Amino acid sequence: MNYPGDFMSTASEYLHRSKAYDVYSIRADFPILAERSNGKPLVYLDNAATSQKPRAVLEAMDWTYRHAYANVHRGVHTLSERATKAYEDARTRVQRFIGAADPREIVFVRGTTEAINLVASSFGRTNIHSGDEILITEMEHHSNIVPWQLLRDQTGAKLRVAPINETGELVMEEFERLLNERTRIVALVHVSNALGTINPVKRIVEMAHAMGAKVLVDGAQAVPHMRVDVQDLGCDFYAFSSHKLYGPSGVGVLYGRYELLDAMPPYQGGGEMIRRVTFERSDYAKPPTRFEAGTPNIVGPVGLAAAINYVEELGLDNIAAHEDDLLRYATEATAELPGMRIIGNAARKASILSFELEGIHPHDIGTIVDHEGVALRAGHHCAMPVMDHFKVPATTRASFGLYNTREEIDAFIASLHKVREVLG
Ligand code: 7TS
Repeated sequence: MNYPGDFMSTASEYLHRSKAYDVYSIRADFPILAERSNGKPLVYLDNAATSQKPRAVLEAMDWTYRHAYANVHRGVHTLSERATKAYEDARTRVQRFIGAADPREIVFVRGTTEAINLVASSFGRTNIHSGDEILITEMEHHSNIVPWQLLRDQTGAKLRVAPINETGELVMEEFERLLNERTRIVALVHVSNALGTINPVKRIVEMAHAMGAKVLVDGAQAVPHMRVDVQDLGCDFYAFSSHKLYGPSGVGVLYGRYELLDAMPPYQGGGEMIRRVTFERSDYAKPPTRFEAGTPNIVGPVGLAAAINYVEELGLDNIAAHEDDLLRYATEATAELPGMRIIGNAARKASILSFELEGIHPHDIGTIVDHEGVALRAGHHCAMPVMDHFKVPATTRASFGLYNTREEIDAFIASLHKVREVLG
């Protein structure tokens, strides 16, 4: 029997394929893509919300539950050792994936939301005080707004917001103007989920560091689409979720530079995050354990590691090129639709197409295309300030993943024609 750690490499043996990016054989790796929806072939274009799972992920998790499941870091028995090895190997896998210097810089959390809350709460409470400033941008997801508002309300710090322009790009001059020696942290999204905009994170980190501010990057939408190297970016914290990266839901990653994590107090108290507890006091464990109180998602990280193996075998650059092609194709095709307005036209954009069809509510679009088997997201995408900026209540969003095809975009466009037919 393989140990689960070894299974990481055997999982990738499911991926026999030629070097060329063969989207049709890739699709065969995702069982759910064979489903039908309302009697039509499923066209899944809601990847920014969450992406589907390849067999390698499903099987890695199934294998672990069958052969290596026990609580981690506790038992001396063989199963617990196996489970702990799988969990810790997954941490190392994540470390290498994002180019972190040390596996102890990888904290397993529930997802991007928890990662940001952890930093706002733990780093925030110790380093951000009344009169200090927190700088975010107008294109943030609610999960990178609300935790900072909570901190602002607790500390009396000021929350400042760098604006975006009409193409959906950050206005760099304004960002620079708002950044000052009172700024303690800059928290910004790498790729906007509502607009697709890719932010110049490396430049922003340099500017922020020059002012003595730390930088947290919300990488939820970036990690599935492009190669990310946290040391190259130079950021202090980087957050992402497994479920958008073709891995399981319920697990995500907070990367933090070790010396910062080591100086931070616990986020939650409980089992495993301590060295010694008496009723008078507790001594805390070193990171990352200090931030993983209680029984963690034991099998989630194993699935995430299998997902990382999967995307790395395909090649992040190949995935990015494929998705860029889909975005270009879809942008050109939708331009011909009457009343079409694309929201978010940044020069550097990931595979997200947010739009408005004049006179038709996004929820009606979403419902009608669903009858054609097409899954889109309609709503404010948890980025209400972006909706306010563009003066729309909501948008319809198509988001493309590594397994989508040009034929699916044709089906999506045909379904939009249907919307016009039905609603005029
Ligand atoms: N940040 C960004 C940029 C996101 O797109 C999302 C989720 C989050 C944070 C929160 O991630 P979670 O895994 O903790 O929920 N975005 C979306 C979306 O666009 N549609 O559904 C969820």
